Amino acid sequence: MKTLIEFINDKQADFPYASGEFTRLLNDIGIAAKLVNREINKAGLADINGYFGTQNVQGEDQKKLDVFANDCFLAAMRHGGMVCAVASEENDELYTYDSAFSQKGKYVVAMDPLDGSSNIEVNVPIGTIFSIYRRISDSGSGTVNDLLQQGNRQIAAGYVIYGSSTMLVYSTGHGVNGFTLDPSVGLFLLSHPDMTFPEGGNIYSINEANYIYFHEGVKQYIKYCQQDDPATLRPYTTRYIGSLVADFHRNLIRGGIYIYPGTKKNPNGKLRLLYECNPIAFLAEQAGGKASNGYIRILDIQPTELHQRVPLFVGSKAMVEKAEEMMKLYSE
Ligand code: AHM
Ligand code: MG
Repeated sequence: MKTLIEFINDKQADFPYASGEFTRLLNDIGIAAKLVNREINKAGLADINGYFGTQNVQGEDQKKLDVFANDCFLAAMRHGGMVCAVASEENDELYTYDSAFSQKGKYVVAMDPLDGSSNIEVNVPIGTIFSIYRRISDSGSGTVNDLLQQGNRQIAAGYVIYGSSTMLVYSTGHGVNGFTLDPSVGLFLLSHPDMTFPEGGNIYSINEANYIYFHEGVKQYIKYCQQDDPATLRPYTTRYIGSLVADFHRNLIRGGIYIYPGTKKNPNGKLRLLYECNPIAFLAEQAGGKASNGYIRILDIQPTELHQRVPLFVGSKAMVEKAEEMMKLYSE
């Protein structure tokens, strides 16, 4: 079986003038993922569960593993020197590297180092999400503007899912490939080449407890999912883990839609554009799916701030289009 490193190297051979820096960056991300995976596997045992005693910029309590994962990915990218700045869910401000080596780095990264962290204590899958751009600034410390690029300018994106097995799934804009970690040898092996959404799907994933706060279009879409019509596989089935990576990953393999809509209380929903919605949207499109905020393509939204939130509708193309149709039909 092909390892992640072999696969990345083979791809680089397709670009004879490439310097290998981007390859090195992906490799660094893979190494950090293995370290985080090791800690997560010990989570029930060591003194690693629980809160760190601080809050992130969103006012959410940081868990020890959130902080560990953030430190791990930041350190791996510092060591590699290919990245000049990082926007992370766990850092209020843009994180910039001060070494001359990193300041020459061509890339910037947006990441959620540990997504779905409310699921850590209960042994439910969690993930890491990352998004890579070429910097816009010439040199020196990266700037916020380097990160405020539309998602359609991502040169790569991916996630790591720490589930029943640990997988790294990524795309450089030429399809989506998934690698499963073989823990006995510590290598990611190509297990899911060319991942694509199945034609049809019958799973919908949404936190329905917020129903009363939803836009009428979302309510009508949920009703549509629950109607009896065997020809269109309805009524669909609900699956909601509460970890975006895990919900997306399952829907990618089985066919489905994930929605985190805006609500009356939070019109922009919960999920962050830079390090949750954009990378997931990039992967969705690369896998033949679709991602929108209910009206327009996620990847075409111009970001204005690092921790900006947007509603997310992502998954099998036909399902997202149906949900968009309802949003238009019942516009408020
Ligand atoms: P987090 O980054 O603080 O973990 O929050 C993001 C997570 C997503 O993974 C998940 O889909 C969503 O929040 C669940 O939110 P809710 O509990 O409101 O349904
Ligand atoms: Mg998150």
